[in-house]
Amino acid sequence: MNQFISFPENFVWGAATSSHQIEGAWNEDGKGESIWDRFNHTPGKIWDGSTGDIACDHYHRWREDLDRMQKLGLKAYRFSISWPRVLPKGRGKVNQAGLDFYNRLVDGLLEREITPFVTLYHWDLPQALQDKGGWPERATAHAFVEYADVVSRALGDRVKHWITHNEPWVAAFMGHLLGVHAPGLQDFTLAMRASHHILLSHGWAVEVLRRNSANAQVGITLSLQDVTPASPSHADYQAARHLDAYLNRLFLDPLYGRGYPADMVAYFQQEHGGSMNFVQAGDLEAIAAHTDFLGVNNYTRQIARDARAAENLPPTITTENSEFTEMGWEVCPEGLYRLLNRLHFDYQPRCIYITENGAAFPDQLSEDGRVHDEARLRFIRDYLRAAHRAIQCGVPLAGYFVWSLMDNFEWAYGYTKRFGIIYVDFENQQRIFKDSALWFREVIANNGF
Ligand code: IFM
Repeated sequence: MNQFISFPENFVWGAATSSHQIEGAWNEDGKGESIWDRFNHTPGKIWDGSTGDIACDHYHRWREDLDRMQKLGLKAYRFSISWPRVLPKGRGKVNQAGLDFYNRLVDGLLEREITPFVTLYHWDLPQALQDKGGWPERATAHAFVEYADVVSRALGDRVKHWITHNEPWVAAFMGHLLGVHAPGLQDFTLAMRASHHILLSHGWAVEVLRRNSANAQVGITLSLQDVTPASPSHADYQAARHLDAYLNRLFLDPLYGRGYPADMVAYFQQEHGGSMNFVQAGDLEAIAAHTDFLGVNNYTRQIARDARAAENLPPTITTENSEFTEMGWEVCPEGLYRLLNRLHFDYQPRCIYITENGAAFPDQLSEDGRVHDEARLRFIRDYLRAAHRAIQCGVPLAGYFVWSLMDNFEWAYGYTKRFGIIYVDFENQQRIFKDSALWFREVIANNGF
């Protein structure tokens, strides 16, 4: 018989989005250009040739979107602020129309008893700051603090949950090393510099957010993954340690006061001829600023195999019954369970929120007008089971935000990957609750399943 899984009292049930992925209105009401506007207006960068110019048109449809959130019974909504909507040139003159949009959004959420979780940076850097060098430059960290000050002065009386950055690894490495995200650069040193300045700006902003927003909870969201060696061999173990340093410890260690991991620094210096000379006195103390929670974005896990041992073998192995999402990511709820326990025991964050979890599958609009997204429903259910097991082990998990509230602009994949629990028809902007949304509504109502 299936057992009822009950979550702790006051568990925060939410959904997440980000500005560039849903808002559209890319140049309306005084908004400045972002690096993602520039990137997706550059031919060849986005799979389907699309842009975020209209996206879900949420900038104009926010009221009806809030009504849908209310219908789902969401307790919280995680969204991000578009920096160039508020400060078109990145610093200096404030665009009041931009701030007013977020003022209305926050008020609309509170009227519907939905708690706003605000992310300050979800990758849409003002292009004007990129023109001056972007995140590889220390000045961008200073600009971020000014931006954090402007936003938290305006919203800090009502917003009490702040996330400084979303997934610094993605912003730094996919944008500055792999080149598949804006600003599309390919240089290891630039990626390391970007990574440091993002973390530094986080540390500096924590204090500003606390000052402007009394009794607020402040944290950062990381993309984190469980990493397993492909075999018990020493070589595969070393490969797993390296991948863990690159994806996880490069961010976790400095945030939790341990400085940069020595193995990652050695790799940067020896393999890339790099220098950590961008780290100045006091930076590591600033990065380790006390936070109230850690935001965890988790979708899959990694299996690491030593490249030399892997000759004639596939680069990654999978377990026998592995299922993959449309992103090619292995479905592995056990990986979330292991990750949460590891974070709890290795770093002891006061509190953890899963700020993103979900899956892209090729949804079909059925003849009955519904979207029967059985695979997504199972995905969320199984990951929630894993999260629940982690809570039983003592992990201080306080909430779960599904990615995403609705189908949206999936970065370099354009509109080809659907992550939403709400289906969006991008021809006419019609929204339809998928079966996963209807199921999630029940989970929220029952605080479990
Ligand atoms: O869509 C993204 C989101 O912006 C950041 N985390 C991962 C999601 C799925 O790729």
